[in-house]
Amino acid sequence: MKLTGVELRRIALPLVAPFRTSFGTQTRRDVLLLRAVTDGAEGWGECVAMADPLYSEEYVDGAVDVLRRFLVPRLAAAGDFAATDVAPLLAGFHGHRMAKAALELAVLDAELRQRQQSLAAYFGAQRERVVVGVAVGITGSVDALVDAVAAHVAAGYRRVKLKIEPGWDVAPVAAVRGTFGDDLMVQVDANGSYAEVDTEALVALDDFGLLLIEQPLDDDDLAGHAKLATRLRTPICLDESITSARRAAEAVTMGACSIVNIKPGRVGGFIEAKRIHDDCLAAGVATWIGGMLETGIGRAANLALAGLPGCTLPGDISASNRYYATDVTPPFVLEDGALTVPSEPGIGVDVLTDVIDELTTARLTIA
Ligand code: SMG
Ligand code: MG
Repeated sequence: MKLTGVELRRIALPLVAPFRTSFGTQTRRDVLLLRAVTDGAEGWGECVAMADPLYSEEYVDGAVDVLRRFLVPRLAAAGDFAATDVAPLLAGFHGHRMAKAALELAVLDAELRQRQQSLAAYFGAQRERVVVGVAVGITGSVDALVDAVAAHVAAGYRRVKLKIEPGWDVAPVAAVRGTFGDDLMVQVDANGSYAEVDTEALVALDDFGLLLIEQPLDDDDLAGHAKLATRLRTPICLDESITSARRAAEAVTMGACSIVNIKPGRVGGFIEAKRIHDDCLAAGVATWIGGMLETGIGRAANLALAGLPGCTLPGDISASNRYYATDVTPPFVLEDGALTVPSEPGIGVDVLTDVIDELTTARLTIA
């Protein structure tokens, strides 16, 4: 296929409730969407970079710039190519994985819509429905947290992930375990907010039967995670640290983690994400699909990956209404704690261009 143009659409989506993590509070998503126009079909992608470089070094303005100046022109000049060529074609440009992943997804969606194959079928997803989890932000009071979790449990979620940071760990986890009992699957995510001096607080979490503890230490501290792992019974899962299939293998081999969170944006694309899945499956390492508060576009694509056999833990792929009152696709609705994997061609959902038009804050056409 040949890429004839890319339209960038920046949209503003208010969150239904503020979402607080160890690196700040979000009240709205400033999302960059991409529409790839090819000689065959059109496809949509979503860039998971946030407005500010807090989760990783990427941010929306930076993604727009690198796409406009480097990534899209490179693909437009490539002539005939397939979605599997996107990552190799862009490999010369360092970093910018979320921007690359968004462009690859738009191209892949176009390619699959053209040949009438779903992303789920393309990846080899084996499940039509997947049990999903919900991420619960830091609330500041344990009562407010218990109320928030109660609402999610009432909605049908069977797995919750609690955001933690130093000073907000044992008490909230104890309260949730105490209130909801042992049947609720509970895991925690520190977003790298702990240091070696905080080890005892993390050891104390071992008493609560957590599924895993996600990214306790800095992104670049694989050795620190390996050392911490020798002190904990709770499995360590890495998120921010895992930037490629090679880094995932390295982290597992050195004992820095025993579970891998897969986020296509963080690793530079869905094809690299699938590679991590395959490597982990072959090595007997459990994986699950992470979330970046995606719109229905990214959510649909994440669900295709979540249907793969190695994704044995529930992903951070909640129903659309957990974050958004309106979405750019028909909403994903929770049924029995699970979502349906889209089976239509490409990402498998209709993109509501009228809604996108209403929410657009900036647009740019490239190539
Ligand atoms: O999409 O439900 C979601 C968000 C899940 O907690 C979530 N994501 O570190 O895993 C993570 C965070 C990153 C985004 S927080 C701004
Ligand atoms: Mg995380």
